[in-house]
Amino acid sequence: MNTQPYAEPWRIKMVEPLEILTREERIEKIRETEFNLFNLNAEDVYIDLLTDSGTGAMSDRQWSALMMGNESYGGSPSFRRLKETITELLGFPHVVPTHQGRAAENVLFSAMLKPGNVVPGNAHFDTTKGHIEFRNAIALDCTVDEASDINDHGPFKGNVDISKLRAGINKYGVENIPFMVLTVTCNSGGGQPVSMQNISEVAQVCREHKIPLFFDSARFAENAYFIKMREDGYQDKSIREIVKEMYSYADAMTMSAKKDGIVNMGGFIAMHDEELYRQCCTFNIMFEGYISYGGMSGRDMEALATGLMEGTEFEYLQARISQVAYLGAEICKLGIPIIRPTGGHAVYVDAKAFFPQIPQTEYPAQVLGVALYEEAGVRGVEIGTVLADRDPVTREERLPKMELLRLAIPRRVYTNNHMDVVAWGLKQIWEKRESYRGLKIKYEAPIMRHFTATFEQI
Ligand code: P71
Repeated sequence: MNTQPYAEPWRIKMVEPLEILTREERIEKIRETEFNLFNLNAEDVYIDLLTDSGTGAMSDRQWSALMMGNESYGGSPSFRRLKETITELLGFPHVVPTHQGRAAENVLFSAMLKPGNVVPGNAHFDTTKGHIEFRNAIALDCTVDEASDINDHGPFKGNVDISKLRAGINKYGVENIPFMVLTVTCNSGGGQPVSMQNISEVAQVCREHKIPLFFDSARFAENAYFIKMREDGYQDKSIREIVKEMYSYADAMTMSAKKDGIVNMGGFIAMHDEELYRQCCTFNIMFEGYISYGGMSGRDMEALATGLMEGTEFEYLQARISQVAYLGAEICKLGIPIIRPTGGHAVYVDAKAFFPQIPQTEYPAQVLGVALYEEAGVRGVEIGTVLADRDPVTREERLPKMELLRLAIPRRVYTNNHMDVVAWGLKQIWEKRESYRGLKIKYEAPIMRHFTATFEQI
């Protein structure tokens, strides 16, 4: 009973003051945006859990690294330092820098995807799916069924169901499958990890059929942390050893560096194959910038090289993922249903169970997001029917199995006191949950509608 309490392995050197509006002011602000959470002015948000992407706090070492940025158009040593870091951590000899993750997808898919192709994966993230469907190809979800079972509390709910993968390959034919994308951790499924065992089985199937295996790597270090904590045989391995082993199974990767790279902007593609590298360079020059910066400035690449090393330290990951677990536990104590176990970067509240009176076609998770902003100034994001969008062929709304409000926690930004406010806000709504009604869409864009959709209350 005499163990030392846990505290973060850092202290705060600079603070950013926050303004707190009144409940009445917030009710007015969210009506002005027509219930679109993305369009709120950020100053009007107290605790911003819209995304953990690009919202982290850089360290003193990263800020110092910025000063070392070399802004030369060609041959910047900042690019070489980034490339060497990526090669050392992940084992790929070729690196194509891009301005963020979806840009990496755009470049890589431009080189690899044709209309009619099929890309198997574990709940592809929405930009990935968007880039696949935009090219008239199909994103085939092969995630394990447990992923969408809110009552399943398994350790690796990001895993691929190998029989679904094999069935998909048989159905569509290897010749139509130019690659497979494995997302680590699986964001759309609740920030849930993929086990090393599953990674190796997926790689085995891909090798059998000569299908290249790509990792969507936004939260690869968080995935490695879960492998260390939950998978037999990995307890004594370092995060970097686990990362190396994970990537020994991959042919290429895309990375949104705004997550586990702990930078505000950046991304890259990395690969083994030189021919693929050459093809990507062509598209990179067209879409992103020259092959030694691709939309990042020299200083961005310096900060990213440092951030990748910090992001793969055990102590950092422990602080980060423990905070997500803390928020999850506080919400659970209130009896509010969430996806369990909590994932690496976010808590996902089950809005279907929260508001059983609101049908999915009236966007219960969006209703919950609006309510949490009104009650506590906390901004989350809908991961439900609005995000699921319409079927590209039939134009019917796709009703996903789960209707979630995601509360994504920026890295090294908020304290657990902030997390208490988030839980308190949810409690206020929970206590009057029968009084809420649905929303209907007023405006939606033809693709990726969730960013710009506006709503009316029913
Ligand atoms: C997240 C994001 C960023 C985002 C995207 C859409 C709406 C709101 C916020 C981005 C990812 C991701 C994975 C697994 C690729 C991207 C695209 N996630 N793969 O979760 O999670 O990266 O944003 O740098 O272009 O909030 P990008």
